[in-house]
Amino acid sequence: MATATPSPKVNHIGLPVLEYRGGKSTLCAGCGHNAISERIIEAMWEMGVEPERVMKMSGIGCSSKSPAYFMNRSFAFNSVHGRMPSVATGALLANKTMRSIGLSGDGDTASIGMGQFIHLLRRNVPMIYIVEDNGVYGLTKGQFSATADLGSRLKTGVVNDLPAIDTCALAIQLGATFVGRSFSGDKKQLLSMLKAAIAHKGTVMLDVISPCVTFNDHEGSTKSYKFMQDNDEPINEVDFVASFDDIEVDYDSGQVYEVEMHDGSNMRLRKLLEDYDPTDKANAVRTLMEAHDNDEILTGIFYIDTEKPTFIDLLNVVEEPLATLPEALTRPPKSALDGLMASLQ
Ligand SMILES: Cc1ncc(C[n+]2csc(CCOP(=O)(O)OP(=O)(O)O)c2C)c(N)n1
Ligand code: SF4
Ligand SMILES: [Mg+2]
Repeated sequence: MATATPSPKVNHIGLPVLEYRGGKSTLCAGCGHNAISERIIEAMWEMGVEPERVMKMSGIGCSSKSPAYFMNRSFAFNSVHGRMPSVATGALLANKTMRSIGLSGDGDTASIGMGQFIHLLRRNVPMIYIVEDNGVYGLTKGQFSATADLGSRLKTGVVNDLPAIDTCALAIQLGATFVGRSFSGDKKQLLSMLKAAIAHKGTVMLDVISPCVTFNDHEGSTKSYKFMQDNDEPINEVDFVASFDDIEVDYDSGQVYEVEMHDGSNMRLRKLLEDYDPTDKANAVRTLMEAHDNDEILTGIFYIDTEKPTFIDLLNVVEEPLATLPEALTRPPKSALDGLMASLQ
């Protein structure tokens, strides 16, 4: 007698994880970017985000191809190299009911896209912006990017003689309201950070060290699996309890920084670095600068501000998305135009 196939586990909006999957990856096997796509699928599924309410934005690079590998049911826009922030800002202004997740690379963000990136941060555009950081331009065969550490070496032996840009320190200073760093190989930390990111309202900037196995995973690289396994120093442990979960967690409050998220979820940052306060902006930047000087790669949530208004709040945009406003409400009536003309006579 045939046995019935068990029905797949569903999330709180009734969807199985399969509905959050994307196309088959064409990236190299073992590329860190693939692991990040997997965590995005899990986080979006566990948080019960409606796929059709998501827009996946990207620029150009192996990292920017990633949106093709998760959430097939969502919308996507693969923009020009380094120009994703302006396209994402425009799309969100046109439809503020959508959620936006941007996938970028260290080249896409910190080299050609820097001008756009800093204005996204400054505006606190409500989106999750991920830098899949491998220290090289993977797609164009492994040249150093602007996040490559001073003194690190390419496979060919070429040494990087320029200092790295720390996208996290920059993001904190310029106005992003949720800033952290993780490692594609740390499943638990990255998943918790992504779930908390989904619950945040404002710019989330996550720098995820994501080794390029083809061009930057050798000795002498500071973005390799081995280097990260040996040098990753988490400053806090992220415990995330979603608003729809009914979980009581016992903890020693002296050791935990508790953050009430916009959607009613709760994020608890278990302190690993003594007395680290993630709401102290100046200290967050200083901590990152000092870590650089000591060749430490800090991970965790460095900074959070749940109060600052987003760009959409500031613009006082009408309730109904501009994209779906009927023509009668977008075009001034003839009487308004007549009045304007009369005022100019
Ligand atoms: C305007 C423009 N300039 C240069 C390029 C060439 N180009 C394509 S991808 C890339 C860098 C990609 O590096 P990164 O953003 O770090 O992504 P990765 O491939 O490492 O994931 C460059 C320079 C381009 N496509 N368009
Ligand atoms: S070249 Fe590097 S970044 Fe690109 S897919 Fe391969 S491993 Fe990933
Ligand atoms: Mg890169």
